[in-house]
Amino acid sequence: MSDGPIVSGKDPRFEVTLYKHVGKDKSWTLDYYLEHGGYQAIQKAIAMGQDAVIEEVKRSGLRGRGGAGFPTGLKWSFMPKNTGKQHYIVCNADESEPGSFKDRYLLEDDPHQLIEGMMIAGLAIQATKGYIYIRGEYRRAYDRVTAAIKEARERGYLGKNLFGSDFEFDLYVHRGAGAYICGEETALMNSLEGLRANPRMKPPFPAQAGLWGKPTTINNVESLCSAVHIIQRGADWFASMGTEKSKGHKLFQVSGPFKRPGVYELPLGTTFRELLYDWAGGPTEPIQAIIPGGSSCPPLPWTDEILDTPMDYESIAAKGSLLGTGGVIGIPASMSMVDAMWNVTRFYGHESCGKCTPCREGVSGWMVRLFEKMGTGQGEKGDVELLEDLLNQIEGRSFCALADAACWPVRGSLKHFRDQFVDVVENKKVLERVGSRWA
Ligand code: L3W
Repeated sequence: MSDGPIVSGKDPRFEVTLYKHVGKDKSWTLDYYLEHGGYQAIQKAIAMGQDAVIEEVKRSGLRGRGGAGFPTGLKWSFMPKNTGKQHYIVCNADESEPGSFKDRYLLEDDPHQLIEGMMIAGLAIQATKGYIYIRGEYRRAYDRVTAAIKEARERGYLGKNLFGSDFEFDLYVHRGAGAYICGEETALMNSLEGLRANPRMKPPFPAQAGLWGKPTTINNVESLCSAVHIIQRGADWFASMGTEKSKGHKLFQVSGPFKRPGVYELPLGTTFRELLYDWAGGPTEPIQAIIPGGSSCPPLPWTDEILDTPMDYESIAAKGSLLGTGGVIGIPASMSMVDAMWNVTRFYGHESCGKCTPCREGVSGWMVRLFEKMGTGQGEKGDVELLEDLLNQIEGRSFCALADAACWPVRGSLKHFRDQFVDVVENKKVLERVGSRWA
């Protein structure tokens, strides 16, 4: 069994699917998976054929669960057909966004679900080889996934002529070395190739020129696991959950001062209030803000209006933030928002690859130094305006999304909590430095 805070939500409207086996003894073994209906979806997919699988995933409305929400079936359909080249399916298991920890338990406790999802994706995009890129710190996940692949290979669930068909598929695991940028899909491919993990220019998108220049599709762990159930139970079943444009269910994560922080599988469109009160048990101290989807997403104030907002891509965007990975972080009222953003900024500053100037000089340089100045009681009049000016100069001008991800939470905090920034600067407050508390 995994340690750590895990709770699978039990919403009366649907049955827990992705996390059904999380926390169960020996759930990571092939025997357990087979006893619970494993490797039936891939057999169904083989019988359906490539085009029907893509069509089913398109119809389901599944959107990428790694943060961007790009339609998965559409992404698969971008892959060229019958090129005669090696095609690759890559699983992005570099889960590094602060506030995100849902993929970890899928990897640790249900690795065969992911393997089956990758086989289905492989079939859909004509990939006979797949790579799982696992965050370096996820040691248990690496061990369990590696053991599951070995078991599957030894018992004929990976390799040639699978299930008596001409379908061929095999998998390889690669461990990251603890760099957030490796979760950016093109940096991940460079890292897989043994190069420094700098992002590549897009276009070309990976479907055109990906790993070693070959057609490649990169999907998040949860997206690939969702595909298993979409094929098994049908697109209509998946699309019956969620909202019109955000279909299906999703793994939401709760961290911060709540009674039961953890992972909850719930339909998209569930409100923040249901997640944070009904499932996570409510706050243990007054909260001033929530970050809805991982640290890149702008914080929203803790108001009735926000608490009653459905957690789907459109409703959260309408409130000025993002669903992201569904990693909800509560920021207590006892903590300065400037301190919280100083911590977030230090993180992005540290994780920048340094390739492009706006990120290297803007985020890792100016933004980090300005927070350091403000947070140590050395702020001066005009610093808040300077911070705003910096955000304007950086956002939208960097090579990849990392610099944007650094700007959005700070911009959101300035929108809703500007008075706290002004107070820290004008009263030369010395902040607690939350990062050191959590280090
Ligand atoms: C072909 C086109 N493919 C887009 C593909 C693209 C990618 C996917 C999404 O960043 C965000 C980031 C984080 N032809 C295409 C196309 N694609 N147009 O669609 O692309 P994109 O650029 O919208 O996003 P991205 O580069 O994948 C992800 C945010 O998510 N985030 C989450 C971070 C999460 C983690 C984690 O721990 N899992 O790090 C939270 O907000 O900031 O904006 O595959 O190739 N015309």
